Amino acid sequence: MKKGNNKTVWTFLFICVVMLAGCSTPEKETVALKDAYQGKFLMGAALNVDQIEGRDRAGVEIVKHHFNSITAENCMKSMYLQPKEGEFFFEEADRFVEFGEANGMHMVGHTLIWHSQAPDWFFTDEEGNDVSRDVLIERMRNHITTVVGRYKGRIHGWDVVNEAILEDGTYRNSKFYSIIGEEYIPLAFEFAHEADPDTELYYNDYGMGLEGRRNGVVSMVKSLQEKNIPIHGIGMQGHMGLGYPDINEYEKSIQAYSELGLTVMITEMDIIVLPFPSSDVTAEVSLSYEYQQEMNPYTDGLPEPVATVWEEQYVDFFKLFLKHHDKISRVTLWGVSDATSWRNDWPMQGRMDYPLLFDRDYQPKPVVNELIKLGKEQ
Ligand code: 9MR
Repeated sequence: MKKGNNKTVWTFLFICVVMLAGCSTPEKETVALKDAYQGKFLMGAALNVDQIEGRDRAGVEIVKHHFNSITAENCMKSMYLQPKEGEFFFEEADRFVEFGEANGMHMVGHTLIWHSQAPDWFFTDEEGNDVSRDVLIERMRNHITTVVGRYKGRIHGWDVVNEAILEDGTYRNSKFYSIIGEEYIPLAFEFAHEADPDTELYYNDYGMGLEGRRNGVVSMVKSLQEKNIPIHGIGMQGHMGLGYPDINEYEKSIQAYSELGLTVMITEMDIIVLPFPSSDVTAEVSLSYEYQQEMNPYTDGLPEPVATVWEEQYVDFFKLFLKHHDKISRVTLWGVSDATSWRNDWPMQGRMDYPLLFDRDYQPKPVVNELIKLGKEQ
């Protein structure tokens, strides 16, 4: 064969290889989620301690590339920050804030007053009896003042009170409620405002699309507003499963919370594919069921039809968020990769679920490109 022909053959082969490579590799996302939603809302992720400490390098890279807001998944909860009265542990929380600052991110402190993951000492005296109302108020004041004060001017918003209203709209009978009464909520907001008058203050809860809880939250917020207590936003946790929550009810809640004059945030989004072990679908963290093999059906991967339904639900909810982007300031995913999602262990330990946008190998699922396209189109 002549030299010239050789060159033509090689060029032809090269073009074929390039074309084949183009066909066989799935389209890889080039744009970041945060850029696709620029001007609409912030894109957030909850960071676990391995990410905060830099051990989960793949997770950290995803966060830096795709997200512009971060929430501390666990390290700012009272049992970690103040395990013993007066003994504060700020190491991980400090790293979280340093990470956010180093990467120019919006930061959310989660959470100041929550019945769960609060240390026992908070509510009891030396004999183990409930403390008085005054003592508990003082402990709340001290905790909030110390924590919010430490990060004054650095944390953009705090989940001040978490999960205080039940599905029927009544107050959860937590220790805060039983010892102090409803007033613990306005007090918490006041203490936080005093400690950092410029930070935003949020109420955050799950099942926020349910009518009863919606009405309860609306009337609780109105009572704060009537007393001129500062509150800036409502966090609608987005712990979802296939087919729930009802998207129309969820939309009604976005509208109702926004009508209070507050910003709405989707704060803890993930969509599970695994069956819920009881008909009572909730996000109550104290729930725990014994492991059953039949409740863990996707250990060899997610069947295509299930993945498709799952993806459609993410897309549908993001369409809803875009429709209401004038009301929504942030959408936060509750984690980065399926490998480390809390959903693998709740409400049943040791299962394999698929709730997040990045798979167990930290690769973007096809939905990431779908969401990027959607954000860019609008
Ligand atoms: O994701 C968190 C998980 O790692 C913890 O074990 C769990 C303990 O209560 O809390 C999870 O986060 C919760 C969040 O702080 C508040 N809303 C419900 C979330 C899921 O339980």
